[in-house]
Amino acid sequence: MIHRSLMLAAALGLTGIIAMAQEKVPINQVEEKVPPYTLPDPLQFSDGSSVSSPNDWVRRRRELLRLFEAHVYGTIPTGLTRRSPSPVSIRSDSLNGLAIRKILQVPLTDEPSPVLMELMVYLPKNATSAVPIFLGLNFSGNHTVTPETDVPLSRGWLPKSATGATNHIATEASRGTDSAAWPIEQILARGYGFATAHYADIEPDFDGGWRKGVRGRALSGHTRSGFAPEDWGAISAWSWGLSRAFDALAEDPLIDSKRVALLGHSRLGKTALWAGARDPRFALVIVNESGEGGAALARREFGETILRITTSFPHWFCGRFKNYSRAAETLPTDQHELIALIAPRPVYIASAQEDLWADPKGEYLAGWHATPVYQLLGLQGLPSASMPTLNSSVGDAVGYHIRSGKHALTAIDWGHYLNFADRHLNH
Ligand code: GTR
Repeated sequence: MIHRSLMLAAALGLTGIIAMAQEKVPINQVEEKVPPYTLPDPLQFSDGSSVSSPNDWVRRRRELLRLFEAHVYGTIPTGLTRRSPSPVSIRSDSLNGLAIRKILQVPLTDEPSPVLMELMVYLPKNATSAVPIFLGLNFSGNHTVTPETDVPLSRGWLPKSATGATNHIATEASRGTDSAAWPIEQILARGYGFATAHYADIEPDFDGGWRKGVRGRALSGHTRSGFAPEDWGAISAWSWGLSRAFDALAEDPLIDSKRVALLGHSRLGKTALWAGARDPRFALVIVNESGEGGAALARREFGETILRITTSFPHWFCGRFKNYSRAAETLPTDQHELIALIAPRPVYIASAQEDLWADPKGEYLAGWHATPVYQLLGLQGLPSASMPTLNSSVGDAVGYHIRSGKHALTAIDWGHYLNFADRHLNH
């Protein structure tokens, strides 16, 4: 038996084995087949007592944060470095004179050659006071986000599937390939700055990538051989990097650090949500099609599941999260409580109609079930338990839309985000 499985393993190789394991993970995409489920109540302490005042919420918030650390994303070590960024380049005539563009290096570890995150910042040139800013991690490098050809190619690891990548390294052919997702000129024209960094600068996105990223190297002089069940996963590492990006932005007098809006798409939407939950300095959080482990309810069996996500991406979460692969109902949290951790700050959740994998209804319902927490704090969240019509934006401190089309971050989504930010950042 052992012999046979060894032979099979040799024949399939690692990728084959993962693909086989994934095939066995059942996925439901039929609404009528969603089994009933019961969500934990964000307004009830673990001991069963109720959360009935804004003061109670402060304590409950701490309790929930701790539960998300211990069971889902892992605990970020304390005492990590916070070194100041150094400028790589500053241009005051960027985008045909529309913008000031700064590229900064942010050291993430305390070593002679530290892990470096390259932060690219665009600021509207005509601003007369400190500007609010959108911050979002990108998937394939800063040079893929901008049309400008003098931005250095990212040195970060890239997945094989990335446009213009050879051996996981960016090439000239990848310049501007992701610019449709980041309408920088439109953002600047509305009076906002825009800042971005390549997520793989913080940690390359594969199982074992931690060795080259902050999780492996942050604790200087310490050689990591593995992780305890509560240790931080990659999503925690990326979210910690977002907080370091915030530190860097806060040092710039041209930026209003009280109005930093955090935005993320897909796995980086999961990351933005966790970063926004942990770090209250982010004034507003936007999650675009973040799905399982992001805005979508884990207990709702539709689209990607805990079993599937921890099989495909074992490095994203803390080790303990796998224990819930076949027992989501025993998880002490669910994702509506992660959204509630943003309160009273505004949060916007978005889905796409064809993105069934991310469970649009589960994303909407998470916002709806976070609404009682906003109400306790005197705010309005989403207006009803039913999803809105396509392409219309609803809600107040919790905003939502479902766009027609596929899984992507588009100019239509940005239109809603800019309006939401205008409303809530008094811009
Ligand atoms: C998928 C994954 C999703 C989502 C997406 C992405 O493969 O199953 O959870 O995060 O990747 O980040 O593009």
